[in-house]
Amino acid sequence: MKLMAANWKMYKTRGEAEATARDMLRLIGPDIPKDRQVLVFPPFTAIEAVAKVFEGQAAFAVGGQNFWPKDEGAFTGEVSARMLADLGCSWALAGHSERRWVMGESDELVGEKVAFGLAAGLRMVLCIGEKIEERRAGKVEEVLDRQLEKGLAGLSRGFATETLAIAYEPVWAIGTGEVAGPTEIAHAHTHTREKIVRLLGQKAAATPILYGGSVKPENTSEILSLDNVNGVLVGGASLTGESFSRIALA
Ligand code: G2H
Repeated sequence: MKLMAANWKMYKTRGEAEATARDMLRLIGPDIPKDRQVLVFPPFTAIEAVAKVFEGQAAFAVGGQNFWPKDEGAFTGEVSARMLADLGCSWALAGHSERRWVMGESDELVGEKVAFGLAAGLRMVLCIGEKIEERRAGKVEEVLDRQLEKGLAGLSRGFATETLAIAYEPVWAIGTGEVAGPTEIAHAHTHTREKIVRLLGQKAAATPILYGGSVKPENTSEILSLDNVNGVLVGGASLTGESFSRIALA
């Protein structure tokens, strides 16, 4: 199964999101290969509108970009995993680099979110990736190992395979137009695969590992052909149905 994920970040009002979702359904819907699933992560305010468009469409699912890892309580400005599910989300992201580096989320908090989201019945995409200075210092594997160990700390070897995905997103390639090269991507994905199998057991051999960072219609096929790349997580190029449909069908 390949996961073709659109992360809309803080873009689109409800009306804009609904229109883009309709475009995606029209352009991708009839032709999507059976082994592909489209995941769309709208901003909170547009989740319900997008979920309605995709209702009854098995190949399309909606997710939340974030939540706070508690059932409910005095957490001003936050939403819970249950609230996301209530709007129609079956997935959520944790550990996106913008949450880590703009909002200051720690590896530990990311791990709490992954465990909490799974316990709440959501499927989780754990995002990992190194910064440019970490890559220059030869620390890619060390950073990925730490983010995976802490991010998956709440999972047991008995985890349900279909509930987890990992997204490798080198921070220096996000929204910059700079794509990691095939060797760099394949190396990071293969390292991630080996590490998650060590942490979670043989079941993790089937966990999808997505690549994210300046994915475009023009580079998707090559990226998808690399070892241990099982999908993509797309920001900028997922904002129009025209562009994302070429990615989803690449
Ligand atoms: C990485 C990616 C989507 P972009 O953040 O998660 O964004 O495709 O714009 O680099």
